[in-house]
Amino acid sequence: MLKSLLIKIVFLLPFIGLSQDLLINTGNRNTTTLNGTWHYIVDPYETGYYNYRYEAFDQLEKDDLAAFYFNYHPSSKIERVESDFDKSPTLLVPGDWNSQEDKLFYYEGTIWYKRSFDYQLSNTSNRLFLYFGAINYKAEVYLNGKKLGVHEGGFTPFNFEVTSVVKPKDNYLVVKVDNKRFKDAVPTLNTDWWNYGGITRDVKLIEESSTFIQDYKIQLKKDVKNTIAGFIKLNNATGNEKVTISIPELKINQSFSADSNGNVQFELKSKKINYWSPSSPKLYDVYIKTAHQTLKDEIGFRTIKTDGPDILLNGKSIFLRGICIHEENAMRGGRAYSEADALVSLTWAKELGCNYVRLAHYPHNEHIVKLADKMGIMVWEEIPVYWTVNFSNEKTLNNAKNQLAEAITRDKNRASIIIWSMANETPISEPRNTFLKELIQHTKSMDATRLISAALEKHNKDGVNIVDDEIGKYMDIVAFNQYTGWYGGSLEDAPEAKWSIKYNKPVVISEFGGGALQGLHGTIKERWTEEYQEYLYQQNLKMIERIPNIRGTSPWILNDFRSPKRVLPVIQDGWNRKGLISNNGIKKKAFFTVKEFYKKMQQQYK
Ligand code: GCB
Repeated sequence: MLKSLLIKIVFLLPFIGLSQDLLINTGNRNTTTLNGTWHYIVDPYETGYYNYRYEAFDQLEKDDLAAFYFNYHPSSKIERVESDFDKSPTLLVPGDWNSQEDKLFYYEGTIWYKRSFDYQLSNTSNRLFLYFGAINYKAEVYLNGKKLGVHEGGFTPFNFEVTSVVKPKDNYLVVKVDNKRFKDAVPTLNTDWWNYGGITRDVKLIEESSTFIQDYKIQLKKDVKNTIAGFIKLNNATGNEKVTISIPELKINQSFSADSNGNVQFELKSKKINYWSPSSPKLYDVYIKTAHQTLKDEIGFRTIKTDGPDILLNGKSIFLRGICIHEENAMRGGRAYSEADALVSLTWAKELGCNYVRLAHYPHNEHIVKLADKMGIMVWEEIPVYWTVNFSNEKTLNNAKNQLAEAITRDKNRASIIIWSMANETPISEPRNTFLKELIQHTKSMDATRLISAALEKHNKDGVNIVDDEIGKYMDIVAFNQYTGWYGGSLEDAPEAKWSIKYNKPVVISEFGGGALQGLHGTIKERWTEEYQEYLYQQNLKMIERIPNIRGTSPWILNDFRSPKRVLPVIQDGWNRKGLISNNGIKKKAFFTVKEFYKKMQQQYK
């Protein structure tokens, strides 16, 4: 009995490990893409994962070749094998399955993906990593029949080392992707967006030498304009490696010696920095060098802080002229995943007059953040702690922390990101406050240089809008969503609305707006018309201008986006219609109302 338990524990050990330390800046490493066509098997009953006693195949002591991850083929004509990837259809990776196959449009459950590849390490002492930009929601990853691990969370990257598993020829990589929703997951069961499933972002192999640069932070020291500070982390360090940071344009070229864990902490002085800002999004070529590797990045340097009601970018007070964006290419349909997709959204944002975007409601792909750096657009990045996640469950908290950590790890060198947002419209309670405080602490421990916010709760008493959410104490920016004239409140009275905001901090309206079907016209008294939406924006903007300490807005939302909650025939048909732009790329009248307002704000904050 004891012996069999021990065998089980030893056997299960490799399965317990989550993804290994995340490699950053994968775009500039030695990579081989695994994007392309992958075979897939739809498996709503998880037949390839559980036997008929509902025991997971990968937890059994003895291999059962019925498990799909063995990619097993019959060795004779008489043998019974009830799956075959090679005869199964294909999906494109990256990409959600819902928008590639009609029959998968509403599908929530397991789909198995498989692709084969050959790989020859260029040097036998090198190491190989398998990197996923994101898989929604839960991924179980197997290479050549061996389980590499599990990852939970649909919007952040993870990787596994595969050096000891990979072969020069005929590797088969099988991924079980499950996008079922769960009460205790992050996000929870209920959201107002489409639950796109699949391998939704880039997949790549990364080859590294045995010791390599895994992670680094190279940013201005908090609030100090002439000091670049941070860390470099080597993987598998043997101690005392020489690491050089070079920024030729700033005439910086300095070497450090890593400690026995492969860590370098550094500070570099420079007086001549051209600071990153929307009007001048200067990025410097930065090189990190070791004996085996030169890793390049393009990094902008800027300070961001608050002072009473002001947000100060490089010391200058700014107004955040924003727009909310979901990670969707509305025109093509489905999840956005490429730089080309990002360019569509950010070009519209620029045309609207934005200097800022809120990437709602989860970390978007890395392409858009990098493009924001280049285009000079500040970013609010958030995790899907949305509405009613289970705040009392420790596993839920750890999951949220893990997603937050993966997002910060990936994006902490992007000048565009000025705000880490913890949550959206979460109902106030003690467990919720404790949960958010933990997330804030976690964020600060990883990156104290950016501002912290969340879309907070507010209420109305005797005609006064009150923002006194206790968690506001811990925020750098007080943000809330305000749907006057849509979910309640009168548009006529909106400009005269009264406000009581407990905190003397910058206020950002993280959402406001209302729906309109593009092309539907009528009077300002008819809901769903472009005229109603336009009037709603006119009145809301008059209101917003008068909110004390107002320093920014991000209307809801750039484009109409898919939501299974939006079922009104003819008008919605599965789309949330609050876009300023339709799902065919046509601007609604309200787009121009916001554009006018932003012109004015740009003048005011010149
Ligand atoms: C909100 C949510 C957002 C919804 C939006 C709406 O407050 O934060 O996710 O999509 O309202 O359209 O109702």
